[in-house]
Amino acid sequence: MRRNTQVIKSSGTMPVVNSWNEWDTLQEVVVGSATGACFEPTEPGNRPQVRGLGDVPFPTGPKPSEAVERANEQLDGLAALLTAQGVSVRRPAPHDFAKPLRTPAFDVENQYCAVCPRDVMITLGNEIVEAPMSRRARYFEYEPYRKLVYEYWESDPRVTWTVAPKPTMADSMYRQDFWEWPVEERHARMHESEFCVTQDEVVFDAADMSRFGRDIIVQESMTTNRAGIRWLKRTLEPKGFRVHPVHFPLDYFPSHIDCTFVPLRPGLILTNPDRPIREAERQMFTDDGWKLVDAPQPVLTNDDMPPYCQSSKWLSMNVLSISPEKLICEEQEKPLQDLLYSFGFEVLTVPFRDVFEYGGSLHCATWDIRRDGTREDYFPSVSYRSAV
Ligand code: ABU
Repeated sequence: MRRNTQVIKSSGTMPVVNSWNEWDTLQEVVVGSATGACFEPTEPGNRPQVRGLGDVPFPTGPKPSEAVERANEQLDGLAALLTAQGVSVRRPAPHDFAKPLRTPAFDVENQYCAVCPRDVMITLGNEIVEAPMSRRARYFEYEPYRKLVYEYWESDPRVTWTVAPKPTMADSMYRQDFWEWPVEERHARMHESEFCVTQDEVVFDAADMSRFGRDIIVQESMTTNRAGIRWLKRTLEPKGFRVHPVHFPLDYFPSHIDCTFVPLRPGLILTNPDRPIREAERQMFTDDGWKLVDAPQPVLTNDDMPPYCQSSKWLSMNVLSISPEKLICEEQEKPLQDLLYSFGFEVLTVPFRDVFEYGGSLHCATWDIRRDGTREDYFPSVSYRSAV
């Protein structure tokens, strides 16, 4: 594959916040925490359902302490593995997720958790961006990371920090009939990219983005709308980024790109065989020599996922790269580990299934602060349509 390097301004040492892609050697990372986690409430942007326990209502309020302890044990295990690999690991501050929220536009009975910093926070080069979020229970989810953000921002003047505009999350921001559509209607409407959030306000979750140097791809989804993508384009293009919307039409409930389209190193992307990228968008990658490789079927089926987990079996492919040669994969996902070995990766494993009910696996549960490397152009052939 072809690529160009554009070295950013630096005064010798690397800025404390520096991460341009998903694969360069990891130096510092935030690992989430289940402390204080609550069940995600039913709200216009989310209809959580219990799996495999019959027609029982989804619980509300704080998660049982045993479930929190089990998840924390696995999150601490990930933190210990990263530390042993020489990566500096930081953790979120405690937050009272059981506290109800009331704003002029909505009430919600409790908040969610700080297990998945990836959903809320993203590092784009030397800039930290806080996402507006798409769900009420996640409105204040940036708070457990603010102390860290201040520390990075105060310690290095090269670090910038941008907070995206908060949407109202009023009833009018959501399309309630979306949840009732039969599967035939979802199939018929799959190219419309209309989900449970309307297009009137800026909405995005950070985990709908994936970073490839100067190019950022953003999935249009249940958690990111077209106004959100326009905001990203207009905010990031003047800083030298190119922002590309991407779509996976067969995913009828899309949310977060990191179980669908996962770059592993320059030239190689792990793809989800159930959710192919729109054909016209695939070309951007193949034209510049990227290979798209389907992940094997996960070890768990959707029916085997933990009862309170709202994510799909494709958490299997939510791997965390710690360098272009080395990554971390869930301990029981042997078929994926074998595929990764066949591509020459060193694969480290940790148990992580007790974290699944908090909405993510290894990539979701982390937010990279600093990786080696600079801004590179991995898509020299791309013909780019700028801000709309
Ligand atoms: N938070 C990532 C979930 C994506 C999925 O369920 O496929």
